Amino acid sequence: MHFYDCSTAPSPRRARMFIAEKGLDIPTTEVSIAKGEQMADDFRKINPFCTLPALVTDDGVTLTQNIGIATYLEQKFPEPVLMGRNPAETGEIMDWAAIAEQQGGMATAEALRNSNPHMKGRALPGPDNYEQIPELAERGLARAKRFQEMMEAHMTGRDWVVGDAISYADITAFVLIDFQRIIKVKVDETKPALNAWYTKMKDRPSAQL
Ligand SMILES: N[C@@H](CCC(=O)N[C@@H](CS)C(=O)NCC(=O)O)C(=O)O
Repeated sequence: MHFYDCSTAPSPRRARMFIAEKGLDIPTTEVSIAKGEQMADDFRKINPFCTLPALVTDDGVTLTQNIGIATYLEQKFPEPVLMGRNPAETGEIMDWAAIAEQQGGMATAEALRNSNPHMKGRALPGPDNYEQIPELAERGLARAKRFQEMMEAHMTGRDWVVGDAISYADITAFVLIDFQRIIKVKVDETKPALNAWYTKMKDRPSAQL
């Protein structure tokens, strides 16, 4: 296996945290998005979508989505379980990971990519260039704040996003919420349940990588 990472971006951080929570040590290459290395011919040959993360499996297949990478690793290395111990738990974990991506991750991406001058003409990741739409930045910021309120309601009375142990849903929600710092939407004491879970996640060794 070979893992392609970018230490500054949230999507590869999700995969990196998942790999660490599994206790795996996978040979890794750093690809700098800041330097535009994801667009270079060498990397396009590995991932034509020009995005990070990417995992080349032992069978020579390149996986380019967190869901694909996590599902592959969960089946290949079942312990510790991160994607559910029964159908209901797995379903709920996938549900919450999707909610965090759509309501949290996409909101941040909309806010950041449609306002940052360095992302002019790069409003979406991938091989094609798209212009910024300023209204989307405004909407994204509102949605990002709303997502943290939603998570505060969900985390009230819970230790983990789903069930009684850390899962793919916690990793996804944590990384995407932590990245909201970039648009100045921070977790604080005004959301005590979210803050307690966020602090616990932030202290894990897998979050330091
Ligand atoms: N759907 C992908 C998201 C991959 C993605 O969008 N990665 C971003 C970094 S967070 C990227 O590669 N951006 C490259 C660019 O901005 O050109 C996943 O599940 O991991």
